[in-house]
Amino acid sequence: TTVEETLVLIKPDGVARNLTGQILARVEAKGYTIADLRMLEPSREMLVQHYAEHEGKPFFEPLVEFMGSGPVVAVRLRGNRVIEGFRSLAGATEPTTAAPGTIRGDLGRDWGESVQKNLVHGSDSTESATRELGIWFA
Ligand code: YYY
Ligand code: MG
Repeated sequence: TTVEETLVLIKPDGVARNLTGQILARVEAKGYTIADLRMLEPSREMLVQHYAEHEGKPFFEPLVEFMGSGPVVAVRLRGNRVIEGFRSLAGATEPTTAAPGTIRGDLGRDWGESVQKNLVHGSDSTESATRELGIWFA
């Protein structure tokens, strides 16, 4: 086994829609360990750091604004190959096309706007996980 840690965020839409429990239940059912958890309203500075790879893209500013629009739940999630595993549980970026059975596919809504309200974030590599956990669990 390869035990890893990843950063999971339940985004403001997930918290506002009272989906925190359902999302965490899926993660726990898979057997992953919630190693740490906090709810916070992230600062713009944190969000700019978190989404640094997307700086300059057209969706960057709206994304940062949305992510700062309400409370977010940040989770340090631990488990065997959890980085890839949580991405798989989350599903594709766009809720409209995310597969049934995934968090985004089952719970995501087509809001007729951008894809930013897709409920969750999950780190995409060991490097990202280390970097992002340092931002959210400093
Ligand atoms: O890793 P993941 O969240 O699935 O997607 P990314 O390509 O890293 O984009 C980060 C975040 O940005 C995505 O969850 C929604 C938002 N976004 C957007 O609003 N518009 C896009 N065209 C692409 C991504
Ligand atoms: Mg990403």
